[in-house]
Amino acid sequence: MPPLATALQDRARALGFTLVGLAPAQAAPTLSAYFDWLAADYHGEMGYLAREDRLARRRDLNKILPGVKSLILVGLDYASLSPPESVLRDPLRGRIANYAWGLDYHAVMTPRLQALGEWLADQLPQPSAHKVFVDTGALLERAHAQQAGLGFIGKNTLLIHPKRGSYLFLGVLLTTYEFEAYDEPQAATQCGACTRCLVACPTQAFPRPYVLDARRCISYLTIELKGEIPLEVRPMMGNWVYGCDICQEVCPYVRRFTQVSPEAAFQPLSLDRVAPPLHDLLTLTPAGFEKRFRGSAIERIKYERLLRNACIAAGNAGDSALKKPLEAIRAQAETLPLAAAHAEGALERL
Ligand code: B12
Ligand code: SF4
Ligand code: SF4
Repeated sequence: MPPLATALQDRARALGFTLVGLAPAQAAPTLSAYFDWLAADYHGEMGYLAREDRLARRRDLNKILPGVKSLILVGLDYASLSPPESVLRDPLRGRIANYAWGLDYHAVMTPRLQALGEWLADQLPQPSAHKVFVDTGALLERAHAQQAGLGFIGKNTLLIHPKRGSYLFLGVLLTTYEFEAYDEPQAATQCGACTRCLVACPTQAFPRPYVLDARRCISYLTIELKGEIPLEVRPMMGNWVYGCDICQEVCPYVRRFTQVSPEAAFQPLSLDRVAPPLHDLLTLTPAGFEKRFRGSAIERIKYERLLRNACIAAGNAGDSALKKPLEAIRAQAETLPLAAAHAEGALERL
């Protein structure tokens, strides 16, 4: 690697990123798979993924940053020390996906990526332009990360580092600077004959390997879907109230190689950020929600959607101790119509 690329990688590590790689700014090689995915409607209500202006950006990265020559992909581990299985599997607790146990990763990573971009611009003899995205760009982050050598794409569609697993966030820095050399892409996939994630998914969200029907994914249902969660999937959602980790938990690369993130911001403040008692969630007030989840990704789904999710988990718990708080939510049909409808569904199941 030429000295600037090496210095950039050192700088990225100094900023706390665990992985960094360089790729030429070309459209993702799996772009046609993305269009097939949209054509099958697998994106559900995430209409922004199919917007024409966004598709144009995925086809031609110059539409995001005119004159773009390089992509710098970064990864940051987020796995935290996990509480005992008995706690996670307790049906009277709601489960939160590991990525949301600490502070919101967008807020943690974006300023650092911006700092990396500014550092790079300062090193260059010519003026350059750059843009940074963490999650929010019209880019196939995983495909570009694979091109930049950060990992391979698993059958669960996640970007997996062969020696770290997949509990890592991705970010991308686009720059008009052209490097003399780029990282080698990883092999497209290294799953071999394994199918553990496909089999373990409780909602059967994978119509085939490497393809996720988001409409069935618990992560989509609990986080992205704004309205009612279809009745038929509710019993399959177990006690997940925000996101889902099952197709990662079962992955041999995750089981063998996951390391606890050195990032203090991603460690949970308390057990309540990992697996809060359902009773607590069902009796939360809007002010209590703000207080408990301020600064976390969970804040983004707002109070009523978390209540909705907790009602489903309560219906699945099958414990009459949750009847009273569910009845109280059902009684608020005027102010919390979505949550009240899900409380009704849960009470019918109880
Ligand atoms: C929309 C979205 C979702 C949707 C849809 C997920 C999906 N699989 O598409 C929902 C809400 C369900 C979701 C869930 C999660 N998400 Co999300 N999500 C995104 C987002 C914004 C866009 C992803 C996208 O474009 N999907 C469309 C599909 C078609 O594209 P793709 O994922 O790149 O899939 C490619 C492969 O399937 C490949 N392919 C197709 N056929 C074949 C065949 C072979 C042989 C091969 C090798 C490849 C291949 O081509 C596709 C196109 O590139 C990205 C951020 C971003 N801008 O990229 C984060 C992102 C993917 N999410 C992330 C995370 C952490 C999650 C969750 C783990 C959160 C959780 N715990 O609940 C789950 C994981 C669920 C899962 N199994 O994917 C991380 C993933 C990090 C990683 N290590 O991969 C990202 C990158 C955000 C970030 N910046 O860190 N997410
Ligand atoms: S995150 Fe959960 S529901 Fe979504 S595909 Fe993975 S196992 Fe299935
Ligand atoms: S569980 Fe197996 S098939 Fe699924 S992503 Fe991991 S290695 Fe690949």
